Amino acid sequence: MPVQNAEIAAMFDQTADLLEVKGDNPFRVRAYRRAARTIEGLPQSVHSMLAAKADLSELPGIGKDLAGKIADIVASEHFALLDALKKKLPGDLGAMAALPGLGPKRIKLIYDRLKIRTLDDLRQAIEKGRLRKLRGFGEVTEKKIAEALAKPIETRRYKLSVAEAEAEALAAYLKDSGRVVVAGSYRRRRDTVGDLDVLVLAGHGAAVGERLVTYANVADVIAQGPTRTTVVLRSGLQVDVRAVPEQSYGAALLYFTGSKAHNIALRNIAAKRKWKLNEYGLFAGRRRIAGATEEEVYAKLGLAFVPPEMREDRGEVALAQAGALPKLIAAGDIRGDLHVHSDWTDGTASIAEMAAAAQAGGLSYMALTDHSRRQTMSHGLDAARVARQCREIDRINAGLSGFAILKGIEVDILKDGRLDLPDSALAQLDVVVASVHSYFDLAREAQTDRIIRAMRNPHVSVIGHPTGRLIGEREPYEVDMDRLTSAAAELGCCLEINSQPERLDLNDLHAHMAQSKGVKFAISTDAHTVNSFQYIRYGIDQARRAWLTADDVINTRPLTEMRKLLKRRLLQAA
Ligand code: DGT
Ligand code: CA
Ligand code: CA
Ligand code: ZN
Repeated sequence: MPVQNAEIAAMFDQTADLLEVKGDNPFRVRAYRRAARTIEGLPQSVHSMLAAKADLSELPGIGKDLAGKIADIVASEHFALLDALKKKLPGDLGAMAALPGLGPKRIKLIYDRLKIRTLDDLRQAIEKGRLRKLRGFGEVTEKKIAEALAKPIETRRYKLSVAEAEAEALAAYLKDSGRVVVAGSYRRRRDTVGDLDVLVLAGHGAAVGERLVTYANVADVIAQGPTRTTVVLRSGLQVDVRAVPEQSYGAALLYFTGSKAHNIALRNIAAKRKWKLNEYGLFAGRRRIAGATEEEVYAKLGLAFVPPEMREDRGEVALAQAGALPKLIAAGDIRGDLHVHSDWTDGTASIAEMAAAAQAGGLSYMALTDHSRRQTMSHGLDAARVARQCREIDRINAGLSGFAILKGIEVDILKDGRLDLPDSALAQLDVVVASVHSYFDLAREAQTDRIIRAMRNPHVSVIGHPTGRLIGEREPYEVDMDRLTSAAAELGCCLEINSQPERLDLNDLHAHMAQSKGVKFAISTDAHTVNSFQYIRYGIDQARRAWLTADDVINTRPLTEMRKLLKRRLLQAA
């Protein structure tokens, strides 16, 4: 099995972390992170691209130098620079970087000042109270790290996007054995996935197992049997594959899609009618009365078909009984993207290139929302550059047909809730996304006040990635979501569902809470490359898990209508 894209991306991320700890040039650090994102987002394997003689240096964020390094990695399965860095910076720096509150910058600090290199060193320093004395740490951070260190290692969960790459490759490999569906949390589109539950419609389970264990991406075979085979992939992701006969296929799909709580609710409904529901079918005594399709089982139980994303026992069963399930938003409903970056700040493509990619992806508008000046590393815009960018957008728009670029900004919310640009600059723009990019560790009340103050500025249309989480890397900051969503409803400020696979922020539960109060949403990609418009589907997934309809999401509207919605807020505030 050749090196996978995810493995190359992980090598580059690790390299970036270690370079940062070492105090290397920040632009070099960022180049590796950016390249990692590009490689992660590629629709095909780097290995196959190289085999087809593709020029990797044409990819966003990948120049000649990195293209050469990637080719070396594919050839040798090693990254020489990373190996050298690991030798130079020995210890558990990687494991430390995974702890909440400890990014590369802080690791560098404790490495330089306290000579902490391993998790044990770290534990000892905390016991002696040495960590809290360092600049920027304090007791709160120290306590948070201590708690994380004390926690047993949880079983690992995988980002949905990572699980998806594995699931699609595996499904393609198994498809000759029979119809393949990946069920479980993956089919429910949870933001993270614990393992893959694969069903194959096949008479001969043993044959499916034989094929699975010869999959080149299998690292370990846990169990192999006539109907079920379990393996671990090279990424560590576990896969259960079950062979299912035709007459039970729907019942098995229902059972293994879950959630467990949803299954139990269905079983109780069956029991009230003196029936039995299990993974083989719906039975009246010994007679199977349904089981070939999910639709058939739901119908027999007197329920409307429940979309997999809703199967969490959060009230969907009662709605299905009443025939009152919402019509969930779907990918085809999206008409525009309200959070897009260009190479004016930290994006990798020009405004015109981003617009062309958005239009090619089927959109009819996008708001260009580059960073504001406080983001110096990303060349954030000051008022003068905002004005220049507006003129540039007018120029590009004049040459477009069937597509419009809206003028926008992703403005930083400052520590006290003021914004990083004056109102005079924001007033020229169509869309203002306001985001927290600093002071993640404010106390809950202060953080909430800060964001609500930003929402009170009538120029602000959307709060970007409202909790700041990075799945598996950074916990959300502390914020009172009940108060925040109530304020958003009262002020008519939209909340973002950011579709970046590591963000998915708001999450499903918070988005559902906001929707129940009447808050409107922008589902956005936060695209930094021409390839990232495809991420919208992950945002849609989470919106569906939150029960959102097209009506709840402003970027499902045609441009003129969407503009009217944004204007209304300004008028209300005036
Ligand atoms: P995950 O893998 O942790 O992301 O979450 P799931 O939902 O994929 O859970 P998993 O892999 O343990 O099981 C897959 C499905 O199988 C689950 O959603 C429902 C079903 N299932 C598993 N165990 C039970 C059980 O004890 N009772 C019932 N009713 N269903 C179960
Ligand atoms: Ca699972
Ligand atoms: Ca499982
Ligand atoms: Zn952004």
